[in-house]
Amino acid sequence: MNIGIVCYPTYGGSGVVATELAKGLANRGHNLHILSYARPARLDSLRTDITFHEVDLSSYPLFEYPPYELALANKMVDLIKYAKLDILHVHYAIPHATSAYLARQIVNSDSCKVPVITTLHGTDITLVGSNPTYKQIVEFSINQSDGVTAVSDYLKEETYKLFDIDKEIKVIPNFIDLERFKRSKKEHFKKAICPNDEKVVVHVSNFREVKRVTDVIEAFDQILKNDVPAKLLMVGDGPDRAKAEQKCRDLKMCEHVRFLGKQEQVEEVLSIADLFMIPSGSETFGLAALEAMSCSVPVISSDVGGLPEVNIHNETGCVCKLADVKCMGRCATKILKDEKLHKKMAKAARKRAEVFEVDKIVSIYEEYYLEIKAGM
Ligand code: GMT
Repeated sequence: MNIGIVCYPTYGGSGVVATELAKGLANRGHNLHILSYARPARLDSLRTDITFHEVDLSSYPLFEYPPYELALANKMVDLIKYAKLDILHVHYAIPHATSAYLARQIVNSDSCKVPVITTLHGTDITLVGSNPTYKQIVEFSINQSDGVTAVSDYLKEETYKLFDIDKEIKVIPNFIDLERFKRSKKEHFKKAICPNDEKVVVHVSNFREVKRVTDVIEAFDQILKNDVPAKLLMVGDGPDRAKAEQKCRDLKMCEHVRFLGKQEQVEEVLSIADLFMIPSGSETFGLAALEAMSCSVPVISSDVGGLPEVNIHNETGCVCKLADVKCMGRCATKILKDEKLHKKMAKAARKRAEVFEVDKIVSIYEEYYLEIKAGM
C-alpha cells in the first residue's frame, strides 16, 4: 500500500509512535510518506521506502500566523493525487484530522477517494482538544474520519465522555522495539555516575507541567532519607526544568541529581537504571514507562489515565495516587532495598513490555487499514 503518515516531529509521544509505525510498515514492503513541518527525530536513517515531505510555510506580511493547516492540507492533496495514497493516517487530531478532512473534500471531487484514519494520542483530547477554543472542530474532524484509534482504553472512554462521537474507536496501544530497548552493559557510564555503586533512579520526559517533575525530586528525596544511597538521572528538557532544579536546591540534595538534557539513546541511560519514575498528572499511555519496562526497569507511576494499563501495581512496579510522593518514595525504597523483589519486578516489567511488541501492534494497524479500506 502507499501510506501517508502525518505527525508532529518533536521528541516523545505521538511523533515517535507515528515514525516507528512508518518504519514498521515500510519493513513489511509498504511505501511510506511522512508529512510534518520538520524531519521527525526518530526518522534518522536513509531509506528509499520512506519519503519525508516537509510542509513549508511561506510567509507573507499579512500573516502574523501562517496557516499551517492549509499548507498541510495542500500537501496532502498533492500526495493523494500523485503518490496515489491508499491510506492517509494522521496522528494527533489537532490540526491533522481537520487538514485531512479538507484535503479529502478537495480530492473527492476529482473522484479519487482515500480513507482517513485518525489516531488520538492524548492531549489532543484531554487538554487542548476539549478546550472550547477547539472542541467543535476536533469533534467534527474525528467524526469525519473513516477510522479512529486511541492508544488506551482510558483515552477511548475519555473521548466518548468529552465529545459527541458517532464512530467506533478502536484501541491500538503504543508499542516497543524489544531489540532496541533491552538492557545492555554500560559499566563505564554506571561507574562515572555512581562511583560508590549507588542505585540509579531515572525520569524521562519533556518537563512540561503535566509531567510533575518536582514530584520526582520529592519522591527521590524520600529514598535518600530512607538511607538508600542513590542517584537520580533527569533526562529531557522543557519548561519545568528550572522548577525541578530549584526543588533540589530547596531540599539540599543537588549532588545526588544529574540533569542530562535531551538524549537520543534513552535505552543507554535506562540500561543502568534500577527504577523509573513517572508521576504524571495526565498520561494516556506512558510510552516512556514502556521503554523503561522493556529495559527491565520496574516503574513507579501515578494512577492517572492509561498508566495502570501499562504498569501493573505490585507486579511491574507500583502505582500510587496522583501527587502522593510519600507512597512513591516508600514503594521505591522497598524495591531498592529488597534485591529479590527488585529482580522479580524487573523480570515482570520486561515480560509485560513483550505484550506491546512492535510487530504485533504493526500487524493490528495493517489489518485495520485493510478493514477501513474495504468498508469504503
Ligand atoms: O506526553 C507528551 O508530552 C507528548 C504527547 C503527544 O501527544 O505527543 O504524548 C501522548 O502520546 C503518547 C503516545 O501515544 C502517550 O504515550 C503519552 O501518554 C501521551 N501524553 C499525555 O497524555 C500527556
